[in-house]
Amino acid sequence: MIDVPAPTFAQPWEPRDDVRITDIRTIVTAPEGIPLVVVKVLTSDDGLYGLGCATFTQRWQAVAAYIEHLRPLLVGRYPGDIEDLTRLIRFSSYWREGPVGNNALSGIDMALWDIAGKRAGMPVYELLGGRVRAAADVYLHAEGADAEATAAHAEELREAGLRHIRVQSGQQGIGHYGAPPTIGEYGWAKNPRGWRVDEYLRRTPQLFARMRELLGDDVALLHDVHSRLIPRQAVSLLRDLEPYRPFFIEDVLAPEHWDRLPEVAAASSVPIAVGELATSFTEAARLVRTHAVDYLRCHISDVGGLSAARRLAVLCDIEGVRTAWHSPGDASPFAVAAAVALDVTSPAFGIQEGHVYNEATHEVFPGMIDIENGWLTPRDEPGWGVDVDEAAAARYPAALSGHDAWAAGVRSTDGALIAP
Ligand code: GCO
Ligand code: MG
Repeated sequence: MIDVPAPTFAQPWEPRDDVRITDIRTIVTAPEGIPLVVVKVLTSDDGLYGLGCATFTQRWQAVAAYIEHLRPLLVGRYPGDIEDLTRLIRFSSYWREGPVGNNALSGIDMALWDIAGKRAGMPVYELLGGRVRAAADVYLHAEGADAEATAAHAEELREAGLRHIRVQSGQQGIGHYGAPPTIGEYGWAKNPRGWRVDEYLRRTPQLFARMRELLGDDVALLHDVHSRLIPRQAVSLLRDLEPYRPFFIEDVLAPEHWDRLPEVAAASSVPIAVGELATSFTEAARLVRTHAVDYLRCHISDVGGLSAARRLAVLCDIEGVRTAWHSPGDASPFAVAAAVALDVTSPAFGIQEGHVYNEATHEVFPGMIDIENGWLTPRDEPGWGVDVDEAAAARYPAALSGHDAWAAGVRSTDGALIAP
């Protein structure tokens, strides 16, 4: 009988030194009510650990369970060979990609970059090659039941220093994504609090016209369709918005229809931004390679973490696409730190989504980066420069899960469930 050696995860080379991964912990906390998943990779070096974001808020328990599978793969290994370890994680599952696996991978990947930075005594942005810009220009969201209310909110944001503002406003029934309803319900409908595409297509250009009247030309306007249109409707909306020169229009199509993005993009001069729903690196890369997007806005942890996103940033640079990494309230401060590290190091940077976190989040994550005058600036401490206070995190336990109910909360006037 041939003596077949047992499979081994061991690398056939000697690590540079004797630092080893000793444990991996998953910390789930919901200081804003939104479950955030943080991975902590501990090492044999006294006090040396790394932190990363693995937030898939709607399925956080699945990510935590996935990370348990990875512990035996990683404990005992040298933390410095990040590329080899992340390939080991991917290939060892055979079936790979997807939001659960990629978030688990991302938490570890980002934590390993944090460790690498701490060992080198450098911020992660410097490990990536150093800055090409001082800081990341940020957009925040203005919303209101109608255009006047949205404009009032936008004005507040402008006074706070923002130069880029995403505008959303409501309509009858349930309103539109990110904005409350206005003028009442549809009395005749099977679902009086439903969503109507014709009203949305009519009101959105009116919203932009009013924004330009009230805010002038000196503010960049963005908008999120949130996947509710089919290609022909998307073309019609984009053409109607052309006169108002949007900075970009986001998620014009659902991922099921992404193959049709190139034709939608080609039909108007309005830049389109897609990618937060990409759950694989390959799919995100395809958006760039097929010229389906002008701005790539992946949820970094959903495509596999910093290592994956930095490749995408390079690809964007090559293809003339800009980045706009997804970073709403269901991204932890480590995701923000990773996005900003890419923003300041990548020539392909376009804009950065921002979120103003509450006090409790600041209590849980000492050192987290805040928006100042519309800018996000990376910290100069080694690694991310951001920590987690585990005792504080435990004071905000996660529930199962308000965010799922939100994601399945939109129906049309006949009662059919549609994309959130
Ligand atoms: C955005 C997004 C988010 C998502 C949310 C899903 O552009 O910020 O569309 O708000 O809706 O992250 O959980
Ligand atoms: Mg969005």
